[in-house]
Amino acid sequence: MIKEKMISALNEQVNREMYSAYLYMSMSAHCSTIGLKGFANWFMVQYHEEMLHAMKIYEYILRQGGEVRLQSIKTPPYTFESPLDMFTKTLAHEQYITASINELMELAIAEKDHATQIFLEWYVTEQVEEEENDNDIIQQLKIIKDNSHALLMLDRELAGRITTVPTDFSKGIEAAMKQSGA
Ligand code: OFO
Repeated sequence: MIKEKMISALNEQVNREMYSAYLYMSMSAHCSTIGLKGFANWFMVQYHEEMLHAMKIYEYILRQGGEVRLQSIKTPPYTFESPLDMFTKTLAHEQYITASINELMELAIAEKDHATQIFLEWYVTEQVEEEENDNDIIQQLKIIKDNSHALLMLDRELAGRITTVPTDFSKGIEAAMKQSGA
């Protein structure tokens, strides 16, 4: 049986993941405004990923007989200096999320909550990929510097990113993941 302490910590994580979605939605809007539609696409795909992260925890809480307690989502920034600024902030945010996942895992271990440990393993793996993706793009942006031609080429590449996670959660996350093959 899952303990209240764990349910409460998982609810906080739902809020962090929802904020992540909100942050990347804001970055996507900013990219559209400055004419970088490929970057806008990349961040909107990331928005969908974050909604999945939040909804997986939401469903896990319910499956464990816990109460989902949604909290207000803080306002994300909406102006940024440059694509490099956005990805530097994205990486810093993901490192913060990784630390929060690690804290959840430590709590699950301390509480001898094996089910939650197994559940959280997916997030531990996911965070490695998230940080790697951001690091790769940061390196490319550092090479590009002020070369607008190269920046537009990267924008074209990022336009090709597609959403591979489910976006309709009405039948539950597990069903949606099976259906989308995610
Ligand atoms: Fe970007 O991994 Fe969730 O927040």
